Amino acid sequence: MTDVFKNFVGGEWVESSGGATFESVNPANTSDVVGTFQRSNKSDVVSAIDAANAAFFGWSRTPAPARADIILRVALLLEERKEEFAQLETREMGKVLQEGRGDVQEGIDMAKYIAGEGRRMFGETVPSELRNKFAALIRQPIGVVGLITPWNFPIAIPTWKLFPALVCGNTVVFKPAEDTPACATRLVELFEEAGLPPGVLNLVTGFGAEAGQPIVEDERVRMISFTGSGEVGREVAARAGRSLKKCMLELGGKNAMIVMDDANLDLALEGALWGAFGTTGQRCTATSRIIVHEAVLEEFTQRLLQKAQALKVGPGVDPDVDMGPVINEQQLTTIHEYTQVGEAEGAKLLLGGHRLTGGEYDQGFFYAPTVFGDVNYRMRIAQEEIFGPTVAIMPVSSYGEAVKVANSTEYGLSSAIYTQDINLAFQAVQDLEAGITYVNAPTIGAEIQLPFGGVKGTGNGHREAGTSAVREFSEMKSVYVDYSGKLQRAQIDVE
Ligand code: UN1
Repeated sequence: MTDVFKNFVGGEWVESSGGATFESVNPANTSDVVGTFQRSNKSDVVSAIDAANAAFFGWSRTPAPARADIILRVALLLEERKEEFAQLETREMGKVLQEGRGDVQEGIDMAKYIAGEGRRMFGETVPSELRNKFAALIRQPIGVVGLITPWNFPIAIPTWKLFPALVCGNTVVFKPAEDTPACATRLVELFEEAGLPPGVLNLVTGFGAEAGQPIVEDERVRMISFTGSGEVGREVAARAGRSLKKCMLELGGKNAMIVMDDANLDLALEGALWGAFGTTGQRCTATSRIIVHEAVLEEFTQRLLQKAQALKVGPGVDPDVDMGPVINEQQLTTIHEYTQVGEAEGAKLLLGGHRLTGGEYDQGFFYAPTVFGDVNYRMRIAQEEIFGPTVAIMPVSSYGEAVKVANSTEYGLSSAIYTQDINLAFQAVQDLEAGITYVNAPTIGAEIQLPFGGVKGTGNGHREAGTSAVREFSEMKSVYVDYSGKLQRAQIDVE
């Protein structure tokens, strides 16, 4: 018997009206069932939206500092239980424990940052063109917001959305990925424990088509924040557009690291290894292309292969393991299909390219660290997001060519350059088409105090976290107070 988890609607833990459930399993050992969860349907979603709608008036009128106090309490609870959450993440999602701790820490950081926003949430005051008239911009809640989150950062990404949505006075319907419902449920429990009023945060677990789509389509939901695939993101945006709701998308990347001929190679190699194989390559920000200057290509490639070969792959709970499993069978199949695509396209498979089998590997979804050489920008493995431990080495002969190759994909999330040349570094900051550029660091590792998101096919112009968080999750209201006691006509009665 596994634990049965419920939806959280209107402050109550409830079963799906349809009675259907699904299981979440440990990707390192599929006989370990993390729990049984509600397979929610449209009527469950409608109930959750009803509850969020009913709670909106009270919550939106609660002073922001009081809202923030609850978020701070969640931060402290999360901090206290960091290890427990990290263990659960590793069990449910597979990332190595150290990274699980990092993921939870990112949630704690976000909570602390946003708790401070409760006493900032800056507006603007501007001078009026007329006498005795006050003009200001204030922030107001949007309404009910729908948050749909992925499995790869099962704590951090929900917190990027939940904390700012709540501090701004919105109420929430939260649909986490079907691969990581336990992490999401435990997180929601913290809000209940911290004293969040009923209905302010509602959780519905389940699948996109059944539980996600009804959130996107309901007219009462005024904003959607979605992180996931480009394909689903486009669908979300199209459906959200019909009811004119605000739609914030983060849709992945095909992030490039440029290694110039003057790079500190030790540093670049360490960065490449972490960027490409950290979280088993399952980050939107993963380094999936390494664009290497031909002068250092041979040395860089040989040394990278040695290091990648030496990575220990296994269950993330084992402290000696460098790289955990991939999330599920389907993802394993996709990753392997890309290996076949790469070979068929004429890229050179230098390392890996196969599922790992035998012993404990047979219990989960393990794939070998995979390196392709001789990749050119037209190949699908250089264009499409693989979301696995596969990296493409792309030779170039100049900085100009490197930038062209880096910018040749539809995505624009993260980017990096390794060089000792300060001028070139700043040049790259200007030239790389991405929402994030790192100098002498890999493409992963964003901190929550700066906005996160990308350009081109990565999104639709929104940013999460940092100073964007409050901006995105609130409406602007322009306020004019005329205390002159007479009619003053703007643009006409000016002196
Ligand atoms: C993601 O890959 O979806 O910047 C998020 C990073 C992490 C967040 C990644 N802080 O790599």
